[in-house]
Amino acid sequence: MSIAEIHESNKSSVDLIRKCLTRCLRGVALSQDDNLLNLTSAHLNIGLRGIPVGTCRTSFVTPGEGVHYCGYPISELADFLPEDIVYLLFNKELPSEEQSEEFVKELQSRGNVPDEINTILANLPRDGHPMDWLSIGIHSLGMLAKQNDWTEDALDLVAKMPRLLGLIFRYRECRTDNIPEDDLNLNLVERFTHTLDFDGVDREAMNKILATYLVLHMDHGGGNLSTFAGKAVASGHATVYSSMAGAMNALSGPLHGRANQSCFEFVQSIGTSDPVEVEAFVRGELAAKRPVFGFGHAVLRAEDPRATVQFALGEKLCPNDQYFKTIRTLREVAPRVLSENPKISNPNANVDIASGTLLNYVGLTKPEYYTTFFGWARVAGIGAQIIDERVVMRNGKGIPIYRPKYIAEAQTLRHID
Ligand code: NMX
Ligand code: MLT
Repeated sequence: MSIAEIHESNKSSVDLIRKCLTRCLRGVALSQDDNLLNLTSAHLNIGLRGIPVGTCRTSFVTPGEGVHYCGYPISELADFLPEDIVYLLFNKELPSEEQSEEFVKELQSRGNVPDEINTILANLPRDGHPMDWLSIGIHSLGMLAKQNDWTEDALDLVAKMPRLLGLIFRYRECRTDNIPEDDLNLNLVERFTHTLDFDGVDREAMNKILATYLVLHMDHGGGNLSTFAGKAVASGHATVYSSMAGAMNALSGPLHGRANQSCFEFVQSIGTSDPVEVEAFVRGELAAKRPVFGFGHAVLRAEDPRATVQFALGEKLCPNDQYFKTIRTLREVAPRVLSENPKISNPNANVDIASGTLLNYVGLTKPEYYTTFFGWARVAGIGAQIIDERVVMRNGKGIPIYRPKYIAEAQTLRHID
């Protein structure tokens, strides 16, 4: 079944869900009798597309305006301190100034990464993908530092991520001499760039781009693959760390988080910002049946506001950067070309179009690391959603172990003679 046919078969359910969402946004709760889905066999084997399976307290995604965190459109949150947005996702309210300062301190107090991590990272294969390092790093932190409490572990992990990620860069790149001690007086982003300690970069610009990147990527509803996978693992009462390592494995796939690596490699390979040449390149990719990276989305039907925010940042920071000029042209050209194919539900730019260009500009030049920043950010949203599903929902009882139904295919009953 094609994606267009799936959307067609989902239409009545989509309308039902949209009506419920509109009511929820007005503060009207769902009732037990709300009909959400007219289920037919057309809904089988479609990756659960559009099938409602639960509720999400941290964020929702609308086709026109993209992700909202606890009701706030993402475009209104982009300039906040990442710690404030972690606070929002965990507490469902933005912090006051005082609460913000306290929360920054709380995360600093939870940030210590045990020394044993260094030995583990020192022995990983250097050519392994950074996402595999991240997953192993998180799993290892769990073995060394878990408290076996959903909230404590989720907050601890948020606090330990900058140092863990900084160390992953240092060990994987064999830059192991003179690694600075973690400075727990700094904020989350500063602790990462302090551990990284790159020469010849504008640290302030790097911190700003990373802070915005983190805020934009922290959460994206309940059903994106890594969040869903993390919550599924947690539903069997694996620890937050094991669940998050599972989520990172899901994020590492090229159709999900790792698309941001492919997207910047794609932009680099274009090699021009001339509209005629860029159009020819895009048409060539489509003719070769390759994706035009940075465009399209499963849910959005307009340009992703996370892309809009990053384009605006790029116009201020690096309007004449060669890759920025390429993506500026792509943003003009690609939607027009992609619109020629009616199968493509959303020809507009997605979150990945600009992030690599900005990271590269501030000195984070290796695309293979880009998905680790996505993972770093998502630890907040996934952690908050795990807590909600484990200890808040169903009046604190939590959601039972995930167990969807599969129907037998090509298996007639038979017996050993
Ligand atoms: N380039 C080429 N083909 C595309 C594109 C694109 N940018 N977007 C959609 N299509 C194709 C898609 O592969 C599918 O083909 P088929 O029927 O042969 O399987 C058809 O158009 C319909 O797909 P949609 O329903 O529009 O999108 P779907 O939900 O299946 O996929 C993406 C969403 C994001 C996987 C898809 O748009 C894509 O592959 N984009 C390019 C890669 C990319 O930028 N990935 C980053 C995603 C980041 N994000 O999700 O925010
Ligand atoms: C995400 O941010 O997780 C991506 O946009 C993918 C999705 O929402 O399915």
